[in-house]
Amino acid sequence: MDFVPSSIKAFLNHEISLVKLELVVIELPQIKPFRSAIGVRTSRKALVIKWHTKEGIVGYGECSCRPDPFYSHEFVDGAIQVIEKFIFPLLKGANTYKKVLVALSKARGWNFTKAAVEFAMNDAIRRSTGKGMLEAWGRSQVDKVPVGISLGLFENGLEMAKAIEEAEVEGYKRLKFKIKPGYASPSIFSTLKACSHPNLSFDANGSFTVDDFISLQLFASLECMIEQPFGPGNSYLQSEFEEKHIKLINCPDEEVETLGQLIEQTDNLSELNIKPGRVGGLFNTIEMMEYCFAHDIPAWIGGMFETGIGRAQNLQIASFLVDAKAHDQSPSNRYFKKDVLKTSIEMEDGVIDSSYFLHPEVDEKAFEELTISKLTLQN
Ligand code: OSB
Ligand code: MG
Repeated sequence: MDFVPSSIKAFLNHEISLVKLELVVIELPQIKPFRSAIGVRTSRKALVIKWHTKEGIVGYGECSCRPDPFYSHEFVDGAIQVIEKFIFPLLKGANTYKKVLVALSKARGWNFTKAAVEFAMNDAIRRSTGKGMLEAWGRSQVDKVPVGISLGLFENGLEMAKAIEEAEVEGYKRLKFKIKPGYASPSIFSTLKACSHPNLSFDANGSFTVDDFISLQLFASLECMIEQPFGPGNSYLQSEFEEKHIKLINCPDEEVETLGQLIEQTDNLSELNIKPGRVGGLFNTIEMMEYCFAHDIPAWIGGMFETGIGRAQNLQIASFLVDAKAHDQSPSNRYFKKDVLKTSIEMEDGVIDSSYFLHPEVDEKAFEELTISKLTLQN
């Protein structure tokens, strides 16, 4: 089996140089807290990798894992250690795109971390030649990317109804509600039932167990897609649930980190959330998208509350999923008081125009102001 198109294989021979890597941690305060089954979030701590070439070009890549190991095993301080101790030494002498991927593959797991390094390298190539891996791919694209909103847990149905109204006014193409066991109080459940948005969905972040089938059954009865109902590795519970209750419209998130896992999950899923960080970078993302095209799996690009740097890269990838109804790529002002791009990413009528993401420029002054730590790696 090989899902890598020849255009991408050819691009792997692209030359690259590396004189230093900068690992910069920035922290963006959020406009308001966000609650999910994972926890409460009030700011976004992001690791941004700056890849410096010998020609003086700088490419940016965002590591979008959380600061704690509560979404995946990766966390920001761990990512920094893995790059400093293991990845940076492996990059020595890796002078083509492919050699960098081979070096990265030596470290097992750490997908968000490796993805950030690859994105930074690809961005450096793109900034110096105008053509990165996505430009080389040769598939068709849309120039307006449809966007959905990920909505946290609410205290009650009234609060939730207010958020639904706001999101509908803003034009979001999908409303995705975080859920967890026991969350469907009568007021929450009746608000969800009354929601008339044509594209309603849920995200459990793996919080349902074998003891929570009755609670899950309530959400499943609304016949909406449910993202990651069971914990990663526990998807065997799906057939047990479906035997006892009803079919799940399942969309894996945390569960699928590799193409192999996707292949194993193909019969269980109705659609797929692809997070380029979670699957280990741009090359793996393209391979996974090719698999989805070949198997008619509806796929869309998920988010990790990225800053404008990660969002722009994700939106460009999303533009190749021409049939997707919505991607979790809300504009900067959905979360942050201040972002790091010169032109903040904005949404109009539920879509983001390619002018916002094709040539993002980092606002170095804002970037510096939001910086909380920096490590430079140089041979
Ligand atoms: O499960 O999709 C998720 C953010 C952090 C960790 C996990 C998830 C999310 C989101 C973010 O839902 C959506 C967004 O970035 O807009
Ligand atoms: Mg999710």
